[in-house]
Amino acid sequence: MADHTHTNLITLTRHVLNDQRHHSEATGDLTLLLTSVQLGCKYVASCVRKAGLIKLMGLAGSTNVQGEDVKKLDVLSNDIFINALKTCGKVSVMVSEEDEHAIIVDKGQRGKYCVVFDPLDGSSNIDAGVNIGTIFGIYRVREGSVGTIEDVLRPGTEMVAAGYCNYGSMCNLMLTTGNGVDGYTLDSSIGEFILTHPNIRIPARGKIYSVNEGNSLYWDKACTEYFEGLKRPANNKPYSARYIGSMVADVHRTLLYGGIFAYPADSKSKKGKLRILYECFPMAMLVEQAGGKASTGRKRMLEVMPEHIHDRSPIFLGSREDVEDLEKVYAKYPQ
Ligand code: P6P
Repeated sequence: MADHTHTNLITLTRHVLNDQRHHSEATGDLTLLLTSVQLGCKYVASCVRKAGLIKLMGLAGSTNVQGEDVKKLDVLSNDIFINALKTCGKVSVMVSEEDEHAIIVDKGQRGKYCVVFDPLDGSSNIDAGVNIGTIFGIYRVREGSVGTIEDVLRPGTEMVAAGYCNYGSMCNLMLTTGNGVDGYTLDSSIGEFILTHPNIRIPARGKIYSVNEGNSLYWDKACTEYFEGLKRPANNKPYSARYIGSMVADVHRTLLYGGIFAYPADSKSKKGKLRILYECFPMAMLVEQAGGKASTGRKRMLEVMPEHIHDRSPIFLGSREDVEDLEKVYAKYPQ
């Protein structure tokens, strides 16, 4: 039988619709919401490719040669996602890394979901052509709620979906709706995310650690002891170091190759740097759904309860055995 896979394309929409068939209560609302997320990612992907050519480089607030405040890619991306999510009629509350306050959608356009997102994570890397990404997490509005900030100040265990889009040599979108993780690659010639990495499973243990060692002066004893143990192990087989400085790229490699990614709290960043709602929770959900672990060092990342929408947390995520080793070291140093 000839292989017709190239004419039997499994798009993200088709795959999610197919998955929803296993849920009798599914209405297709999540599929429609994810269509808006895909639109945002496709638009950002196209802008990233030509950012250098159409003066989209740099960050918001800088000015061009004429002294004009030109809208930069991080602000442009935010506007695209907010408008796409607002108009799809499936969202009631949004939280963006770019907006100080939560966005409550107008009454006539509300739906049963809340979306927390970082539209362009790692945007300081744009000018160097280093990978950047979009990260998103989705809650269902609580029973009886009309959509308020309390609908997003909840543990990550209550997220119903999460994903990221990695704008790199390929444009990859990784997604979980609670039944494992699937990866898609953008075919820009037809404008579709095609299923290329079905049912991703992270290796139980890896050989790579990913952390900014420039902060090691500020690390606590547990963090120092753990990473020293990877660099000078008793078996004389040290881990490799890989750190891109763009969370989406570092987590993407960790998800596919295994190992551990970390942004610890330290004496300089007492609560860590990465944001709970739209960086830590979505990545933690994806890694757990792929068979890995995500921890603050002392507790399961997804069980953290955010108090404010931009709260930060330390995070260690990746291969289950690597994160378990990390937690054993932290257990030796009571808080
Ligand atoms: P540092 C990018 O600015 C970011 O928010 C994440 O994407 C990345 O993991 C982290 O910060 C890098 O921070 O302090 O190592 O440059």
